[in-house]
Amino acid sequence: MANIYNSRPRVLSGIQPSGNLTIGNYLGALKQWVEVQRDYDCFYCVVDLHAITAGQDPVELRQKTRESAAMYIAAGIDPEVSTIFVQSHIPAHSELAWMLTCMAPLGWLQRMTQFKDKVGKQNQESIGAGLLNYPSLMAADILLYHADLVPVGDDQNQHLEFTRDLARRFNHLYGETFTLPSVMNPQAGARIMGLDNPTAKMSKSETSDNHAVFLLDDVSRARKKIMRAVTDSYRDIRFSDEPERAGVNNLLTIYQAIKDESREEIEGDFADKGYGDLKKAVAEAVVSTLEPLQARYNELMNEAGYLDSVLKLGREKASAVAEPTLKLAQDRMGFLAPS
Ligand code: ATP
Ligand code: LTN
Repeated sequence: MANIYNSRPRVLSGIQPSGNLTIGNYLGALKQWVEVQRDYDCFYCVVDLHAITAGQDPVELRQKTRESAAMYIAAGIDPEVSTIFVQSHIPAHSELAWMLTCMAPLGWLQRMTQFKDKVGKQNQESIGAGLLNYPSLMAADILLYHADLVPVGDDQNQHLEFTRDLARRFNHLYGETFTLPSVMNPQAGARIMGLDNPTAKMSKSETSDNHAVFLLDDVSRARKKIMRAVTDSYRDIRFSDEPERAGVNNLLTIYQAIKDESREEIEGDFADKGYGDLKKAVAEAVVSTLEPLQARYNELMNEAGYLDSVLKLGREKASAVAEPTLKLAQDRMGFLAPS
């Protein structure tokens, strides 16, 4: 599957350092990142330039950027195997994003569901234009590395389609330049829903108390949140697309994503059980994921200098790939090379 630019098939993905990571981020993205890292040449980015599209506190952004990188490692990304880097450390992301923004039809950008959802919550007059151009920056992230695969939750599938369309457009106008990436969603856990409202995607920026389990939640708090999750008045435990069963379906999905078991096996295990048993089992599965991750995270945050050295190396490795791609795209678009 290797493309013409890379000797090994390549993976790229990123998470915004816009809050505390949730089990949705873990099951939809991070867990897959870990699983593919030995089979592909992987680049994992902390997308801080994306995080400012929603507004940020400078002190907090810097802190969350380090914390996110530490969380990638704590979740199992091995910096000796994969490249971990900060998006804003590689100026090529901003440069290519501008070039792509100028080619991205406004109609495509305005049709993005994430844009419509985020704008819907705010006053149109005051929102930043970065929210509209967000997908062009994401396309730049992916295309700079000639990524073959992009492991994400399914809320990002439309952005991946946009990236492919834009790459196709560029290649058509200026000659074969970019590799068309494919989306990679996990089999289970591509969309974890809020525990308090199973019709809305679990999100790190949603602030209601019982919405999300955060990866750094104290385990007793995580347990409580799951025990309080919204369910329904049925009794049987089975996977279902019916809206009124969304809460139980979500708990089963979390369980399935962690345990890597089939739906049939899981339904069999819970055949004679009640919702209380299901919640306890999900809580134990979640806690068994959080405990080792938190222990490693705390070690990393106390290991002075280690994280900085990982990000420095990541920056070098990412730059070595991104710079030549940027140069090629600039040349194709007609920019005069500096002498
Ligand atoms: P925000 O609330 O700040 O917009 P978010 O929680 O939606 O953030 P992102 O940074 O947008 O998180 O997403 C990072 C990765 O996590 C993406 O691959 C995204 O698809 C995935 N992801 C986010 N939330 C979920 C979820 N509830 N279920 C599955 N995957 C998710
Ligand atoms: N838009 C993504 C984050 C993101 C990303 C990327 C994901 C930015 N650049 C490149 C994959 C590849 C989101 O999850 N909100």
